[in-house]
Amino acid sequence: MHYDVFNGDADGIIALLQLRLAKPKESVLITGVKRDISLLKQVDITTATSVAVLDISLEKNIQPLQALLDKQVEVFYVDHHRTGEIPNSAKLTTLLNTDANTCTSLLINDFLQGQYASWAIAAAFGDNMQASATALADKTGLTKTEQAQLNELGIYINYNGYGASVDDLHFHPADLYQALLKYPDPFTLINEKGSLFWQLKQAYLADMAKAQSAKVISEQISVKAVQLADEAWARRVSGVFGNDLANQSPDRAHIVLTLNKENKPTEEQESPSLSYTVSLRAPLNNKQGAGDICSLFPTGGGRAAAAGINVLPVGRLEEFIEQVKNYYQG
Ligand SMILES: [Mn+2]
Repeated sequence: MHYDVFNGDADGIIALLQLRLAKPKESVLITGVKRDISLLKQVDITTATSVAVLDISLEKNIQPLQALLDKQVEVFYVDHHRTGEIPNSAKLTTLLNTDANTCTSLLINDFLQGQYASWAIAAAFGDNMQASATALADKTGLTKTEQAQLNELGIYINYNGYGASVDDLHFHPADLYQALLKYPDPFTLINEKGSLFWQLKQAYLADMAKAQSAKVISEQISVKAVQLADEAWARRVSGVFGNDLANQSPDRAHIVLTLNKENKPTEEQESPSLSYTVSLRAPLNNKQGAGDICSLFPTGGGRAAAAGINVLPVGRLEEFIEQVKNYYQG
């Protein structure tokens, strides 16, 4: 049995989309919310014969990867997050590149020699890689209007991946992937009245309108931190809202905080374990360090340009903001 394991954001969904449009294959789909990157362990090792893994850190999935390779399962691993040590195995084929200006869908686009470049461009926009997306779009001859449309599409699909659990999401990422598979050309989707594109757009605009009321926790030259309410809409919009802030002030790092629901104090018990979900964006003009800073805290990690911490104790927020400030003010 073949398994397709992919991150639930635009980059993960569209990486698989390109791959399966080019090389159709029956598969078991394993995905989740964007933050859920411990996905490889969900593969049933007793039935797996081959696995494609897209857009999740190899470092964070090394144990199940090693177990699959030990069982002689063929693994195709494509990603741009931290790799850690890469296992040496004849069963493992990799396309790994941690350059801050590439993403999994762009790696797949190269692999497929540009067969579904319009989709790859949407994914790159969705991962907030404006420069790379625009460069590829110019190369393929898309008009500025078409580029703006793919930018929107990427943002909306990316936005759908954010949430504490799949219950927060408008569409389960596996369902969204399957629906998008009917559109080899993303412009067919964009030009179709009432399509997923328009449904996601409407939902996105409603959530973003609410996010404008975010509480500013800290505002300095090198960093700005804002807190969103603890509601499903806020958990959905946190990442794309962070990208939006980054695009407005490209020299500054941005932190978006949401209070974790499960640790909310109750009337009987004032919880000592109150914590935040943290989304950190490096300054667009200095795309480095975010993953390293978040990795200093338990449950933190990510890429140089964009990273996060799943559980940051409220008492360590000041320390975290200091770390971010010190890193970027130099
Ligand atoms: Mn990605």
